[in-house]
Amino acid sequence: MGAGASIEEFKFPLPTSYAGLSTEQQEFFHVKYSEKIGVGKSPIEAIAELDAEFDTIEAERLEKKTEDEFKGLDADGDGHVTRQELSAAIPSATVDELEEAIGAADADGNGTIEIGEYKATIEKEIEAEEIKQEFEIIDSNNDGIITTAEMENFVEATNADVDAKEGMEIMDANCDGGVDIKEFTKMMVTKGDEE
Ligand SMILES: [Ca+2]
Ligand SMILES: [Ca+2]
Ligand SMILES: [Ca+2]
Repeated sequence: MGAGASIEEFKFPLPTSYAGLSTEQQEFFHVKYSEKIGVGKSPIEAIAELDAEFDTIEAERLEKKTEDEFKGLDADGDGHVTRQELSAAIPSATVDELEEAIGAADADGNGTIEIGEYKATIEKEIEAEEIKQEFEIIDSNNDGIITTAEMENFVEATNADVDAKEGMEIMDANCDGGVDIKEFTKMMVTKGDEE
């Protein structure tokens, strides 16, 4: 319990997003926080600065995790994940599933997955998961279609700075009056590219 004791000493309200950090990382933030307070920052300033630092650390943590996963897949360590290596890592996957997974990730078309392709795939998966979560929040009756009424409820509940009807018209590519996950994803990804 040695490490735990020092955390107690520097106890401050960690944002809930810190929960995924290791004990060492949490301790690092507690120490940083006490340093900031020590040089006269207010708790709010200290937390704001820590939040920005946390985003950087979180991004690095994800990158390291992704690199470790890639190394785990690339059994012979030559920098390319082949179908055989992927198959060994996921024995339950069928030949079709393996082909599909490689095909989806293999941006340069050389038949294997390289680290950049793997990272891009993971980023896409994370983005897709975030979009799906947002979709499910708006689709309040969970039937897989966002209606104008659901969109209006969402805009009202969140005070979002959008016109619900206008938003629906933009998203509803096939003009059937509802927005499915495909249309919603397309809108979110396009929006992201413009930023
Ligand atoms: Ca390999
Ligand atoms: Ca490739
Ligand atoms: Ca619905």
